Amino acid sequence: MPLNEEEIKELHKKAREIRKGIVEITFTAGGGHIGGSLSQTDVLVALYYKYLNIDPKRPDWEDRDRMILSKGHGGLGWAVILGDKGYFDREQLKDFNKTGSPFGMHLDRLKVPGCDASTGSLGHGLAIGIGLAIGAKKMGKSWRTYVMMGDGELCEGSVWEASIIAAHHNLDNLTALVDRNKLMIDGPTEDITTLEPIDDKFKVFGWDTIRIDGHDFAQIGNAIEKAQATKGKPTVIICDTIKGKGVDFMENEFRWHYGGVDSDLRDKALESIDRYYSKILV
Ligand SMILES: Cc1ncc(C[n+]2csc(CCOP(=O)(O)OP(=O)(O)O)c2C)c(N)n1
Repeated sequence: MPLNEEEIKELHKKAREIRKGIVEITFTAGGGHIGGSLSQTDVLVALYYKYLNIDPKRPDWEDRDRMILSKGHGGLGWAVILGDKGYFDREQLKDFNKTGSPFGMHLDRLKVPGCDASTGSLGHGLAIGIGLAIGAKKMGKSWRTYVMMGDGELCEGSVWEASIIAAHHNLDNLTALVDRNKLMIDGPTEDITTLEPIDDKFKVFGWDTIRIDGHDFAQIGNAIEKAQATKGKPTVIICDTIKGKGVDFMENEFRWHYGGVDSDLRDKALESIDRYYSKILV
């Protein structure tokens, strides 16, 4: 069922909170991968607050949906969501990436409840997700596996090897999501290695493909529901997003792939987020 207006409003409110949390941790941690954490936020918020079948009180529940953040450097943004969902005490995030904290810049599945796979070295999450999806089929389990990748990550050959395998095994219980913010660590993806047409590439590899605005909850919801209903093949949802989304001076600036904010810049970033949502949440 398509998301209704009220649900969309609630998701926007949650995304505002998460974006502010990302800014706060970037401040307290002394820096972080803020640009890509902000671009991935709306898609992850839709998954965590609407679609994933999970129980934060039982992170090891066998029948839970699996979620892998293959773009592991987005761990800062992911941790804010996991903390908000109640996987752990979110006060712990004040020590994010500090010595002794369970939270490194890339989340570790042995230290962070809710993290199904340790990532950070790009290009591996899809293959891990395929293993989980094949495992579910073999065991007759109905849980689904979701894997979010960065677009720069698609430069890794292992992504395409994995894509062939996913289609070969008809993994309709696997959904890949690409955070298509068009920037990677040091510039626009298309200047570094041409990726487009991404949809056609996955299609010829045997996937069902959907392309959406990754900041539009109605489109995100429809795409996830279509992927859930598709039989016989895996689905990839290519989510067109904006790196730094919500903080005007960070948007579309690859220099904000990783950065720090002092208290002045933090306040400016928080004000910008409020301005952004004042237009959406009228
Ligand atoms: C195998 C590997 N090579 C290089 C890196 C360093 N690295 C970290 S983030 C990044 C850019 C990733 O770009 P993208 O996937 O588009 O991420 P996003 O823009 O969503 O943050 C790179 C090259 C890495 N983490 N792993």
